[in-house]
Amino acid sequence: MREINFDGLVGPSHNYAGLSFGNIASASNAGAVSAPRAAALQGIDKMRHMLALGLPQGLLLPHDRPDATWLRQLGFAGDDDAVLAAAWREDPGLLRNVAAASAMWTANAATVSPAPDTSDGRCHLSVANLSTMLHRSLEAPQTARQLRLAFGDTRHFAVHDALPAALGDEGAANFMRLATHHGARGVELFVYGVRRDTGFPARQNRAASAAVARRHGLDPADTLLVEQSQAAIDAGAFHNDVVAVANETVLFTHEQAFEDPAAVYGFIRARLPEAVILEVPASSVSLEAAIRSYLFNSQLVTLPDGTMALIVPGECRELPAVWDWLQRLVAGNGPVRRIDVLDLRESMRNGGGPACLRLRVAVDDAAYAAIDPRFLLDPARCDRIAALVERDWPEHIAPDDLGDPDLWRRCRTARAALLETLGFGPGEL
Ligand code: SUG
Repeated sequence: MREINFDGLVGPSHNYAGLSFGNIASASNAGAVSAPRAAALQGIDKMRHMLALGLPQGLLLPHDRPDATWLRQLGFAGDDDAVLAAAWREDPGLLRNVAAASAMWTANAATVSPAPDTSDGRCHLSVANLSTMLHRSLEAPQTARQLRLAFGDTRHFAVHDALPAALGDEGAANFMRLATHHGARGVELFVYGVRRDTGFPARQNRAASAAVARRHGLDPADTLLVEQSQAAIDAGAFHNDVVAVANETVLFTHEQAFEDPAAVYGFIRARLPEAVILEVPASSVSLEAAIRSYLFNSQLVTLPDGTMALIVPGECRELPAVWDWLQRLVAGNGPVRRIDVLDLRESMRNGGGPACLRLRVAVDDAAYAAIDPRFLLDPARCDRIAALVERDWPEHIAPDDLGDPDLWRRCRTARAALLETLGFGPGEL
């Protein structure tokens, strides 16, 4: 069995609109000028890097933005440009929401339980409703369409629709799986937040997590619902993957990630005695430094030789406490033998690190062969996509550009060219 990372390609409308309350990077960069072309190229470089490490790599596509179809439900009428122009005139905030390129963060696209964990032996994927943030709540229908194409073979995969919006579900960003190796039966941890009247919102509802586990046919003995710590949410960890990440036998976590860490570690150790828990104390790396650097939003991956690498964002190098800790991590004799630093600054400025940009799907050979190959990458396809991005993605977007019909057309044309290059027919997505 192997794990494929499906990265979201940054869409041509990538911009800084400050839409995510509770996400400190998004709020503090609101109104800045974005660089969609550079953003997409940074993402493609990460995909190339993973391929060069010998790991399979997949792709999920940018959604149609700005989303005029969604605005029509609000009573805007006419062709797409007329709808968008009216929205910009009457309520520019609405246009900012329908222009977000947030589908790039595919860790929020769905929750995935690989075949060894489920009662029917298929890999189950539940589309996330992302209902807490307006701009993200638009994503589910287009995500479902893509996942149903990519994982359409029902002998190997089951794709579930998004849960009702009242139960906020943010997908794999609030989910961790530990197992002896990807192909073994694993334990699945679902991390939820408890809604409070003050402070930042808790985006993952406990009942949503429980529903996903139930729909996927998980064994309750191997499943744990974990409360995210209020301290982490209040410090800006709007998703659990900002403060913890797991891969096979390793849990890499901040000391303050969970409300009751002892219960979490106890459960993991009882079910998986060989588990290695790498807990970073607040005295070495504060929650604030963890959130600024996105240390835990790294991709922790198993390399073909069986050792693990941590793919970290460049911001980790800028904070001495974090960088020192990473040096000590690789100097020790633990499972993580290599740290690779990548520049993902454009996505990071909206609160999206390496791990936000990818959805993990572990499959055996037969299931791998059943995936629609248009969603899989090799270096040549990366080059083709990069050439298209260089040609068609806007270089910069300033806040007021979002009201410019030229930008809307450009975004549409760029996405259409991408879909054609990758072999998708009109109307397929
Ligand atoms: O949902 N940012 C995203 C970042 C998602 C990161 N994903 C994970 N942690 N897995 C969010 O807050 C900002 C968009 C803006 O402000 O324009 C945004 O949506």
